[in-house]
Amino acid sequence: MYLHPSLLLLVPLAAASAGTSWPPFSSLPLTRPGPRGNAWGLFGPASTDQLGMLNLLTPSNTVSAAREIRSGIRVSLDWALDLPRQGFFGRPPLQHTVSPLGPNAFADNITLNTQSSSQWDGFRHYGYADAEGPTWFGGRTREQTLQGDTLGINVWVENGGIVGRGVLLDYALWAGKNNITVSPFTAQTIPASHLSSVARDSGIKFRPGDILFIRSGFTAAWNLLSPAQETALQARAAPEYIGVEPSEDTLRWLWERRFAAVAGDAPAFEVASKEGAMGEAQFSLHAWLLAGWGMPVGEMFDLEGLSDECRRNKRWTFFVSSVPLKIPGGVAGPPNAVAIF
Ligand code: UVW
Repeated sequence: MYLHPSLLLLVPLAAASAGTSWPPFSSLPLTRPGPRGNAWGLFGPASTDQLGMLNLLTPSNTVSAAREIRSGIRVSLDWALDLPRQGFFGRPPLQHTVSPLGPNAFADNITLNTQSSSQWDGFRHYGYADAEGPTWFGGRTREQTLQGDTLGINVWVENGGIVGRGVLLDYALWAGKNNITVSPFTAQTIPASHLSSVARDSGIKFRPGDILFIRSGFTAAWNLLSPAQETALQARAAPEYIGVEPSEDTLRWLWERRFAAVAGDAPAFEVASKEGAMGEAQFSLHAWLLAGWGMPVGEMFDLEGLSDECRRNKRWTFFVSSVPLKIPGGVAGPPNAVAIF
């Protein structure tokens, strides 16, 4: 495994690959000059690495994650592909027709905006928006990013998908127990201090390479709306939705826990506020995680069944398998995710 020179100064190679050490948050950005917070070059030459934090999903990580499988209960983590009825942020919903194929068979036709329902945002989705020009993961320009299938979601699938140990932080459940009102259709932020408290109160000990899920209760609340209520919420001039706080504290918290990927049930993972759908520019989680660290960001996952199963088992860890559509050069895609207990 290649290690960024900053890591070699800090730890022996074997220790770093086993996850016992990690460059401190204060050492970011790793590539200088380069945009704030980047970790380019951490897992290999920045010009060739297309996996970012997914490099943490090693074969031994898979073996140890498989030990989470005890009862064999499986839970889907995808919202139906035709939900929400209208995509957030003006995205068109799924179009699906069924064509006859002769007298005794049918075929599907779909037109899908890959970010209209549950989705992983891939590394093509988002670059740093800097004055010198946008840069994507590894320092790629717009033109380099669009060359062939560079940074496409197919690359994740070709490398085995997003498979490892999942951890659920059930923020909605914790907030209820702590008299914190959750308002999913407002710009309510979930700060890192609360994430720590949820983890502590659930007895969760994170491991490098964990796949983090945060349940705010968004999809559960959305599922209760009438079509007219949905339309009214989406028609707001700057739709606001709950999400993780885009801040230095949050970024430090995520970095220090070395997640392979993070996902939530809210439309933007991070808070969608009037100031912009993706938070404060300096600490935009989309920019830091996708363009800076190569960390997949999941949105609108359906975590309701997962929450039920975790509660039943009093266990917040599980095996997770997510293999998105193998779209060459794909920007994003439905997770096709299942948790196994
Ligand atoms: C937003 O954050 C606006 O959503 P997405 O990541 O799907 O673009």
